[in-house]
Amino acid sequence: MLRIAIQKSGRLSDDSLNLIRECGISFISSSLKLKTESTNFPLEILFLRDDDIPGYVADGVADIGIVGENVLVEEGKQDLTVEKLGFSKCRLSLAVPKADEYNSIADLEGKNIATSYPNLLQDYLTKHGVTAHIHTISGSVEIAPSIGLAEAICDIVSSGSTLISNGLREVERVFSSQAVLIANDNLDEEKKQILEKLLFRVHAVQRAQR
Ligand code: PRT
Ligand code: ZN
Repeated sequence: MLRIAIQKSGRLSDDSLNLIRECGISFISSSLKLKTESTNFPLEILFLRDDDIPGYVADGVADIGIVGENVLVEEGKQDLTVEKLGFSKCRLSLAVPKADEYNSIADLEGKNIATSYPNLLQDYLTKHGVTAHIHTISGSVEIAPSIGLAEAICDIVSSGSTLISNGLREVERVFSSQAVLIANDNLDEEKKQILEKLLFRVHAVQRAQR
């Protein structure tokens, strides 16, 4: 039996469950259960917070998982990646109040930037030779400039409408992300074979979608 960790409820959940179903894997799911077993494939499904998935897979509590690259790379666990899945696409971007002058990343020198992704942001700033004060907050990052916490933010963007409705303008793309399948790197032979079978089906689903 192979154990997969997917997001319990959020932007990755529906597409993760759909992918498993499209692979012909049946299971009974209930919104109250944190764990379910397939009825026709040796797979057990765990429903978790997305932030916990890379750690659980790295530790072997789950064998494989589906998570956004933004979370995976922020946690420094990109080596677990097996396959890009092509859904939940988004970007991590820097944004400033729309009336503020902004010419280049150098304008952020010495500024305060609020984000939930301090590692990805620090890498980007370092690469561009900029030193700024990073304020790590876990949510509602978009309101930081309007309450005087920061001059800029670094947050996930997909349509861009959240930035616009908070009076912000996207100025730099820091990281591009999509959902990825990750796996523990010490799977035993039996689990490796189940993963191979699963990947074979995932590739067939991906070919059919093209
Ligand atoms: O409860 P749990 O911890 O599991 O979930 P979560 O709230 O941390 O994550 P969730 O469900 O919001 O997102 C899960 C993953 O989906 C993220 O890690 C990304 O990989 C991916 N994803 C894709 C997004 C978005 N699109 C997205 N638009 N994650 C977040 N957003 C947010 C963003 O933070 C901002 O507040 O949506 C807002 C911006 O959206 P637009 O369309 O207005 O630009
Ligand atoms: Zn989360």
